[in-house]
Amino acid sequence: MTEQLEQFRMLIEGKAVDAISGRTFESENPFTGQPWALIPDGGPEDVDAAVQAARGALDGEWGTMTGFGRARLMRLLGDLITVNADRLARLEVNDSGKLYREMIGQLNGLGGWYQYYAGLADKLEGRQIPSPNPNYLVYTRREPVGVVAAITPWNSPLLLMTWKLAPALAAGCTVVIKPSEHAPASTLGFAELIEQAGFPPGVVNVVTGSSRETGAALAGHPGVDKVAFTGSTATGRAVAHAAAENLNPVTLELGGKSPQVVFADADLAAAANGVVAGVFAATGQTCMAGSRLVVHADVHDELVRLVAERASRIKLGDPNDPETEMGPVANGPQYRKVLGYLETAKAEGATVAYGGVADSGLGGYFVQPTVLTGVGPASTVVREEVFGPVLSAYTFTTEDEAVKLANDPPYGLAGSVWTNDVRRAHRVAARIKAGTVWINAYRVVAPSVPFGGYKSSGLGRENGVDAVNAYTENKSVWVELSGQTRDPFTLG
Ligand code: TXE
Repeated sequence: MTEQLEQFRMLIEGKAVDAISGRTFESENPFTGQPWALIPDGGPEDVDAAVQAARGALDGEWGTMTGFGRARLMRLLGDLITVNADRLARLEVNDSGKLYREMIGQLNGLGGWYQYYAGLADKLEGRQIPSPNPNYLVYTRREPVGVVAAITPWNSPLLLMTWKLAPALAAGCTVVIKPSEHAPASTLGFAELIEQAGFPPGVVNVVTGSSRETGAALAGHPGVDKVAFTGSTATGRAVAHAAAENLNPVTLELGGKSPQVVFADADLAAAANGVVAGVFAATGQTCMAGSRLVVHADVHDELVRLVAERASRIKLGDPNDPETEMGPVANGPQYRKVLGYLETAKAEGATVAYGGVADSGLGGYFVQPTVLTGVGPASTVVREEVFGPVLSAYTFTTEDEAVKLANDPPYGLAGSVWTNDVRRAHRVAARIKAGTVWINAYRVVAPSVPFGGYKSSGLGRENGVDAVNAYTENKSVWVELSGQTRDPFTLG
């Protein structure tokens, strides 16, 4: 069996390497339920080697390269991603069961992130600051924070990695990436492009491992200067604790329970489409999934009918088939978790408007797109992130109540407002406690637009101009201009 599996290697100091232990683990294709790839099973010793390589690269050619030089390499990398989009998309489909038609779109756009941040790499300007003492010239320098640990989850591994890697490279940092044990192959495939683009050895390193200890070893490594993480809120907390031991800054992009707030005056057909896109696209496995439908009581029945009707027509199947609209859940543990939430919802009195069960006829880890009603703010399925194709619908009658319900769970990653009243749209968008609010739209992201969470959904923002600053230190330089000796016992 092992001979038939596609074999991958890690990237450490510019070399394709096996784990120091020689161990490997298998990655499973969630559509076939069969192992398809053999992945190096790296551990803390491999993390050590990668962090050392990243430190060495900072002290070498990369450390003295200008932003113009970094931008040139990043543009090459962006172009290489586009040329290799098909292969990378297939690796993601095999590993996570995501639709080829979604992943090829994502991969075709991914180079855009490197182009965008390449455009910032040569514009990291400091400031000249007026000093109260005329004897001093003061200026600031934006310097790379150093070695960055980038820890990523199994849904959209390359996109979420890129949200860290592109600004980190623009800032002049070096990076050690640790992809999820559930979907490691695409990141290892991507690593092959790093060398082709011509990055000096050690600037980008990738370590894989089957154990969560590998990520933990990286998050808490004393040789790391910053940790960027996307994943669950519980693991995000552990990562923040580990980083705090080293007094390292963190960027955390965590879970969500995002509301789609639909007013009675909304275009219901458009809202239904947005709700379907928000929670059933990517089988609901996105941090920004619009998993709560908070809908005005007057249009609840009609909107639920429209969404359930569309859900009933969603074509489940082979993620490689261009006709397929929803693939399997990405891995066994997640499949069991989603089914567990469905059981809990039913036990707590939810009504199933559509779906509510596994779709075992297809093999693999399929769950039917599910619309639940009869739930409320206290329901488990309303408060906790399911990370699957499960929508929970419940009602409001006033704008204040809509806002209160929207903001009730501990998360605050994203949300939407559906209304044709322009004043209400902006009023409610301002009151939703979330890092992103879409008005009459859902699930749109871009390199130039900040993304991140309020409350338990995270810390800091990815994407946008400011994200690059999160990978820099801001240094102040004072230059004495008079040449005179000052009184050593006064300040300034
Ligand atoms: O995620 P984790 P898992 C949710 C989803 C899912 C649950 C668990 O509900 O059921 O999280 O999935 C690495 N220190 N989301 O276990 O634990 C791990 O190896 C440092 C939502 O896959 O968050 C992987 O590379 N790293 C989420 C990464 O952290 C550690 C997306 C993410 O793993 C670590 C994915 C540790 N102590 C899952 N332990 C979203 N909202 O975007 C593990 N890791």
